[in-house]
Amino acid sequence: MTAAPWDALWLNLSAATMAPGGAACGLIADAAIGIAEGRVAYVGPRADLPDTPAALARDVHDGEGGVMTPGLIDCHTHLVYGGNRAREFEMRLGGASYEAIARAGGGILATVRATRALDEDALVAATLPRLDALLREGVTTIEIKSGYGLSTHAELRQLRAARRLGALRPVDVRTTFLGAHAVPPEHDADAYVDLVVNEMLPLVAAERLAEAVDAFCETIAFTPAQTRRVFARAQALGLPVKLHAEQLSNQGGAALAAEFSALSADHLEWLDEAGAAAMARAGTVAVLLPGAFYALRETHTPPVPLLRAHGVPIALATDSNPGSSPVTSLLLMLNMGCTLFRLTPEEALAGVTRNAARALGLSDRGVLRVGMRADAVLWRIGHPAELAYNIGLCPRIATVRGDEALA
Ligand code: DI6
Ligand code: FE
Repeated sequence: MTAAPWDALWLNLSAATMAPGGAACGLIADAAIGIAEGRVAYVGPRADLPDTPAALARDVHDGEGGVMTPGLIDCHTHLVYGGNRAREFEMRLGGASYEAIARAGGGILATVRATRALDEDALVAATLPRLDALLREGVTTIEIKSGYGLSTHAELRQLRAARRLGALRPVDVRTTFLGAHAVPPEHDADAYVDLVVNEMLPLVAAERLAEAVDAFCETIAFTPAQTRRVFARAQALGLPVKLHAEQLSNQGGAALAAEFSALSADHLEWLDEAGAAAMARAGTVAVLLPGAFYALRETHTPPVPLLRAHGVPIALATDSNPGSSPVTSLLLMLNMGCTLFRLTPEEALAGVTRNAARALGLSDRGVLRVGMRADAVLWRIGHPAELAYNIGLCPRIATVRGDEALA
């Protein structure tokens, strides 16, 4: 008897492949999904399988009548940090604004103090509960930014802690260097950008500690001119860029990001039409962060109709951070993306699969298709829209990961 060609075969389920262009959510009823060497080897109707299950696969799994989606991708987080900002939450409830707290030395700088106080082991330990919460909801790829160190040593330590998380848990961690997140107290803004550009970025590139470079372009952070310097150096070092743009005001950040062919521009509450058109031309993904919008009690929504009209791909992420978005539920972001930003459930799900992969520059995941990484989640639901509809329910049955076999 010859060995079965596939490692695993899933039956008795529907597949929400998220492949664009066909049925909504790429849905295949009564599907079969075959996996070999960490890749999808078959996805299609069970009736079209070329042989009997036993002849095709070593292990045959029962999908319990559920729905299988691609593994979820959280494409924008600040997961690694020390401390928390519950006190600022109370202050904001009492009427203080996020900007006023930041200008008074709280905000991001409060978390910088708490993060600098932790060594790498302590940073990893502080982050694991947050990571585990995301994994329980089917996250298989996560982006993690630095930006709470703001010194060469502390920024690199944050990135190393993020890398270690990927070795400790079954998740692919993609790191982003966000040295230009805030101006630390020991420098003025231009001198700090000098440090980011001349010292931090070359080290991050040399030690391969990040897959991308981000910045915060805002009145309380960095100007477009300063952001441009960071981007120019990142590009010269071969690192793709992304940007916190148009979160609290319109700085023209999205157009600047597009000029550098950014992978994504994120937040975008104050995005205008010129910015949306520039993003469309550059293929820059719009990453919307409803957790930050909600937690800051913003009222100016990102212009979703404009993004649709220009054909800008939309992703959704937690923005998990201790200040503006203390969120560790990507499923909740699906609901908020629909309820607060008027996305459809299908758009929301594409935002944490296909388009989130694109926001990270990853073409090997985010869709269940032959040849893609076999990162998938089986859910106890009847239709994919239930993932966005439910609030606080986690119907995950199982997470399947290609990584073990790929490693
Ligand atoms: N925008 C955000 O929402 C986070 N960073 C950023 O540039 C907030 C970070 C924080 O408040 O700690
Ligand atoms: Fe952020």
